[in-house]
Amino acid sequence: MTPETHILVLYTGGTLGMVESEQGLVPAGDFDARLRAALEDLPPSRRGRLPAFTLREFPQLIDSSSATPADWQQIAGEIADAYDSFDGFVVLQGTDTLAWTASSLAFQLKGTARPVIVSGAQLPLEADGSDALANVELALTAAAQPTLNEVVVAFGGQLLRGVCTRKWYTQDHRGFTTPNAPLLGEWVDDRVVVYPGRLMDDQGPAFELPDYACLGQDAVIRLPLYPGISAESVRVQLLRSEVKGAVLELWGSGNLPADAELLGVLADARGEGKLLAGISQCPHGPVSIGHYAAGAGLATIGVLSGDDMTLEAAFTKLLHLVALNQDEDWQRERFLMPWVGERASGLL
Ligand code: ASN
Repeated sequence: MTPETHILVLYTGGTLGMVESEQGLVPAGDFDARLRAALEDLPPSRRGRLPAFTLREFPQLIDSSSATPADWQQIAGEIADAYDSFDGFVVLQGTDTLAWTASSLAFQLKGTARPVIVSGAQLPLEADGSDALANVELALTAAAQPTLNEVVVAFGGQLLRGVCTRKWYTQDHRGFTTPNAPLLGEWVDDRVVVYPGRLMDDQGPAFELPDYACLGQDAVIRLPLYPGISAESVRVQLLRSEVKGAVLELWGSGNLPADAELLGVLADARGEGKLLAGISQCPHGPVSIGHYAAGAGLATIGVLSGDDMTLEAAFTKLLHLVALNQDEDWQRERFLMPWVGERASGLL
């Protein structure tokens, strides 16, 4: 960090800025003043190590349970527009869909040469025992680290590769984990420690910012298997014309029930050019489609392996590829290519 380091903070809502109402916690504004007042409570030595920042509050503050791909696009667009004027970026949002935002930003801002740090909190800034101030301190400190050239989640004292994160706890202050990827850094003795060997190398050309709004709702859907699932229920969801892709949440190493009708529905979807990607319902480890006879049909009809990608990464990558509006071969090739560390295999 240099004395000139200047961070842009985008505040979009979420528990960290919420206040009590008669209906429960609701998003609240005036966050710049509230945050600067809270930062006064930090010991002067720690406050003095924080970079300068400008905070922009989104006009519509939301509980992140209402976030849509259009919101992810808006955040990426704001960062792209302000990219040359700041040294790093912090996105403050609710935790419920924070891993989805971080994953989407990783694809949209691929190739960023500046840190993009996503954070939030389990408790509001002004609540007793809140984690909000510590998370913001961590996020601001991380955003000023010039070696963190990627999208990172800063939460509960940990720096996590954004595209590998999942929300893991509803209340615990650790909040997030990366089931298949190591920590990028952590808060130790009042300082950020970054593990340089784990950071992304050059991610290639920067910033593909397609229009997610033009896709409409349900362009990509999730299809989790459950015991007794019927081909008909999959058909109803998958063969709708607005659906362009789906994440199949398979059993174990990439298996599905021995049901020819179910496989037939998936084959029909493939015949219509829909992108299908398979991931495991197990949080740890990759799928290896075709390892068991129970999953061999998936390979035959061209279901793409999501390896050990999280649901959030597989979903947001499919959505991103669909929005880029290229031909199917290109989309399939790009899905299988690691872009931003989303295929974490071998990193642990
Ligand atoms: N419902 C909140 C949100 O996602 C949860 C939180 O931020 N802890 O906005």
